[in-house]
Amino acid sequence: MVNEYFQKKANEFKRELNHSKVYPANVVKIEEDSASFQNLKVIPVSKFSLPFVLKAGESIILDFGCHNVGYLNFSAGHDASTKITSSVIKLKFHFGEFPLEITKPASEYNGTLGNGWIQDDIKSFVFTPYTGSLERRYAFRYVKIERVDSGFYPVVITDMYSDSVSAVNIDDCEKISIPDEMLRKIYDISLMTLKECEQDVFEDGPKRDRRLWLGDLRLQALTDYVTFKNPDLIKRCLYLFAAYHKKNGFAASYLYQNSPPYIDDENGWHILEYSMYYVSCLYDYLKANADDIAFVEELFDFAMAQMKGCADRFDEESGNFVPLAPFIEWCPGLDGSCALLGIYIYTLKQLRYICEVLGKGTDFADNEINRASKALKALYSEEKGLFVTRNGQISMHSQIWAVLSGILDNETNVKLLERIEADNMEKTIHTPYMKHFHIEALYECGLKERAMEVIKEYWGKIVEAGFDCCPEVFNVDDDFESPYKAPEVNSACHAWSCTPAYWIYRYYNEQ
Ligand code: RAM
Repeated sequence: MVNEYFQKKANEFKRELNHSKVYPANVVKIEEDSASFQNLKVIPVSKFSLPFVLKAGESIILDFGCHNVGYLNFSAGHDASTKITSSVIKLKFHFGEFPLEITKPASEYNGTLGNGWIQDDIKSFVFTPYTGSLERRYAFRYVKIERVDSGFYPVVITDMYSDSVSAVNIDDCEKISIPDEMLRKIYDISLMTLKECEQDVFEDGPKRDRRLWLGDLRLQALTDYVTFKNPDLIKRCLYLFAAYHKKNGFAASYLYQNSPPYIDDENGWHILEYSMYYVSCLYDYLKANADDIAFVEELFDFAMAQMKGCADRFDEESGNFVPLAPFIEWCPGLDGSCALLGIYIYTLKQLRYICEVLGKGTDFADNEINRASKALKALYSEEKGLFVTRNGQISMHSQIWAVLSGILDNETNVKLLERIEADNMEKTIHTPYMKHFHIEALYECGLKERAMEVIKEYWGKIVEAGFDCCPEVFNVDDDFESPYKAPEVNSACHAWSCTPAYWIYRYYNEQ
């Protein structure tokens, strides 16, 4: 379904991207090393310099020094006067955000996502000198270049750089003082992550899926309000979701900004809580831009439709939203029913706030808060002192979202948060995305110091693993964890993992 008014508004907020020319920093080699992340270590061989020569069969690995989202440009010539490259030159490029992407041959990929996500490319040219670029935009720090033709004479690469793009500049972000060294590093990689994902829309990951996902957008926007302050992009994205929604009135969970009809209405994966998060997006916008009520008013009906759609499907008896199942996060075998109830109440309370500010009635929100609170309370086991799903599962997710629903007193909340750290729960957190909600729960209960410690314990390990952005999934006990059964296709720069910048900002600015 297309709403032309919102489509037009979304286009009004489209902006040109910033471009910067980034040259490789070093020539490197990658070696096995059991002490390194994924058992791979990057070793500098020499400083990068131009020109460099590639003979048939030769290859080189370049390290750009930090993560880039951009288009590779290069120029090539032939060697000296006589050795004109007499047959077609073919260069194969293999881009990687992290070393495993470079070392794992594309032919061995066996993941659950299409192999087109593997970042390889080939360029052939007939005559030299040649100047050109690769059409596809890549997300990378490393690139391996192999000369795959069998021509007799060397080819000389005379120029090579990335035309890197983003909607924002790191330097435009307000500098904040972060005395703790590890928090400083975590803040920097979080900021870098957000920068790389701010493109024509907020992408979930510039390598993959390169899509606007509602759940990711919510966390990106939250972080953007205290860092880059790019409300135009947030508005563009919120208009886009209202412009291209599902026939049943729900916001799509993701959209493709350049592929009409923009959403997969029939076959697309609908994550119910992502529709609820549309309300969170408006709520956060209002909190950050109290003087722009008009924008929130414009999108209020669409936000309301999300919650009404949920209410229609909410069965008080079973506590489920028939027939929709939640996502919650990438945790195998997770029963997300309890967490989803928590999210429903959390977003209903945000809706209630918006209604109050806009002078709208709160009956709908109040009524639903009551219904959902009853259903959630029914999952609390007095005997265990924990939330247990109907199928008997105890997860960190259920406890965290029960805390965030705000239906309990602070003392019980604190106990639940202590238990998730003390007990060995059946289901634990697998992504920085879910970690965000753990931190939020700690923060809400006044446990700010513990929140910072958790950030250091988790994202600190990400820093130590050598990431220069925050990855989509990170399991401190398993370097090879992948929701797609192929760690090389994991995204190493993923928007939903960037929220430490938000928490660290708050920590140092709200004392
Ligand atoms: C993955 C992506 C995306 C996320 C969805 C649910 O495909 O990581 O960011 O929102 O899952």
